[in-house]
Amino acid sequence: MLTEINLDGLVGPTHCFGGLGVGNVASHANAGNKSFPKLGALQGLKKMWRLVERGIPQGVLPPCLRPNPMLLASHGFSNDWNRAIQDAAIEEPSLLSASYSSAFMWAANCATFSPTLDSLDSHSHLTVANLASNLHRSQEGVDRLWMLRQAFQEVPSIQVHAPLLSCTPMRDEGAANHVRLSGHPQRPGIQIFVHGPITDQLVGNCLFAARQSGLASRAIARLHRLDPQNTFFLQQNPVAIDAGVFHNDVIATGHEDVLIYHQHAFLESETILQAIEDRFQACCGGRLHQMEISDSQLPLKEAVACYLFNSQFVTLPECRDSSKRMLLLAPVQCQKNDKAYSLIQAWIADPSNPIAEVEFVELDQSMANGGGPACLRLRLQLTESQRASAKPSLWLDRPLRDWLEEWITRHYPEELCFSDLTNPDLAKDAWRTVLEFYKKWGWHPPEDTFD
Ligand code: SUG
Repeated sequence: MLTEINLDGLVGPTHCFGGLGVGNVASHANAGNKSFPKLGALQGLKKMWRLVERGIPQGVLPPCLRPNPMLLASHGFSNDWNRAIQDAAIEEPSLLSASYSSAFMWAANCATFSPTLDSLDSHSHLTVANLASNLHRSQEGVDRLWMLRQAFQEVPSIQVHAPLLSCTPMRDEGAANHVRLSGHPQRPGIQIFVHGPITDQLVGNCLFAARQSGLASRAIARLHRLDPQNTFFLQQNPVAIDAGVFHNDVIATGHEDVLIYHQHAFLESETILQAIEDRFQACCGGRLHQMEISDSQLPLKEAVACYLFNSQFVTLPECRDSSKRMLLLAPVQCQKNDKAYSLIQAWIADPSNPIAEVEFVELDQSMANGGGPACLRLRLQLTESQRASAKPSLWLDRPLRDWLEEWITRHYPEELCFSDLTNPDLAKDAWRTVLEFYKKWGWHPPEDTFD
């Protein structure tokens, strides 16, 4: 019997707007703006706690240690941090900004997960993403590998795989391009991998390259020993990528027996979507609720602006056996967009689909960098014993929540702008702050961190 849990990435003390996200219109639009790290971290924590209050198990992934001095030193800047940041601010500002990046907060990008029931070897598999498409994100795999291995070191049935080779043909952005559908907690699910067009080159007039390659998606499906009958691959539509859909979870979402996608999400997908529906019926039991949203219901541009498809779907434990059982955590931007708001209200009113209610969440610090509610979390479907043997301090309970709130309030900067990044005190304080977290909750940084 599997239960779905969410692991959220906590916003780090150096959260800033570097304009670094490839193909990410919000990140580009907010480049250089003043950021509010304390507010951002408290907003993320509030979302996590809300789910705990609704009875949904919630885990917290600690922030990574930033700034990352290795990023500057290994690219020719001084080993002396003070010097390195001064020089990099003039010569390579984007490298300096990358070294401070808090982009690890978007846990949907940290890995792809498959539960025991879906794998032919009856193991759970977790492949850490290489995030090779973005300089600032490609440093995350190393950190997340040691964290996830620590989190599950006492759980032999979960295999944590190292990232795929970090190169363009193998670029992988984790669960943001992956959907698992299921009809019953004791039956296998259907897994859908969404990747860029076959060619790795930009085609025609395309502005942005896809961040997920088919080669990487297929490698993960093999590593996870997925049953080929229950595994499907869809291609992202380059039109959507150019409109700012840098991850599939900006334009499509799935949870249990619901699959919602925009008309322009995929390329030549009709046959595959039909096959998914048929297979769902045969393997998962029950009917798949597929909902295609047309461009007139919600134009692509508005979908990217309000992040409706990045709403976080969860199943309310007390309604598990009811036909209306899902809660939608939608960004407040959807409340302000008439079309998105009407769609949500129509889903809730429709007795034939499981969406029961909506809560709107304020995440403006994450949204301004292109990350909605669903970007901040990685979903894992775990057995009871897997959950019980994971690292205890992974789970958000009242003591951890209270401690985090106090620690964030005490240490995180109120605001940051690019010129602050050259202040050596910021770097020292950020490290001290994150190390305090690790020490208190028993996370051991990798051995070479202090070299
Ligand atoms: O990779 N933004 C992230 C947003 C990731 C959202 N995740 C999902 N869709 N699952 C990205 O583009 C911006 C950082 C900056 O500009 O400073 C950034 O990395």
